[in-house]
Amino acid sequence: MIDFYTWFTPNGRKVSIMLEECGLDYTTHAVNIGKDEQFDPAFLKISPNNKIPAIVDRDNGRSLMESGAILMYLAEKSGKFWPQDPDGKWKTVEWLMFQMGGVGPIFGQVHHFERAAKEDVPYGKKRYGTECRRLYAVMDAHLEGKSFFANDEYSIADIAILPWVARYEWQHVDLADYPNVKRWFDSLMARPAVQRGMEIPAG
Ligand SMILES: N[C@@H](CCC(=O)N[C@@H](CS)C(=O)NCC(=O)O)C(=O)O
Repeated sequence: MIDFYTWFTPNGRKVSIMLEECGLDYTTHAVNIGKDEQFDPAFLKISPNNKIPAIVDRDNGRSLMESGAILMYLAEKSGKFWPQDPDGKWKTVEWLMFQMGGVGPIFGQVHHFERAAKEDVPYGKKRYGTECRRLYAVMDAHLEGKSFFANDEYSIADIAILPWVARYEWQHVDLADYPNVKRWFDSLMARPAVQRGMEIPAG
């Protein structure tokens, strides 16, 4: 049984999609980051960087923060979505890290400057919007003739990128401009486990 700490964000949804895809037993704990619940001392023991998502695996008492690490842990625990032959393994890590180091931080800044900033900052919008569209172009070129990011097999790399692309409207991105990304996105969004994962936390 996994205790899963999350909120309504792409980083949280990477993990809820993975839990649903793997069919692992879990209990969701909503951490309202709008009310600073991530600074609760009990939560900081699990997630010392005061961010969701985080998990505690009740089977062994292990706690983990950082969505990329959690995805690798759950893949190893379930034996799913992380091929272990050297080529598949490292291609998956490569595109997972592309998400962790590129898509996540840059799209997150786009969301901030487009929706949350208390003042209009054209420079921030332009800088991160340009980089966001460059990343879409990289993904689109990579997905040409492929169904998935790594070794043409559904993996934690796809699961990591998907909830960020799902907010394309927040990014003022038209997926029709990136047809390979759109094809990939539509096929993954048709998966029942993805649809369930995108609804967590519920309510
Ligand atoms: N690199 C981290 C980023 C996690 C992250 O940025 N979480 C945000 C929500 S998406 C958060 O909890 N923010 C609260 C805060 O910074 O105080 C991961 O991938 O897990």
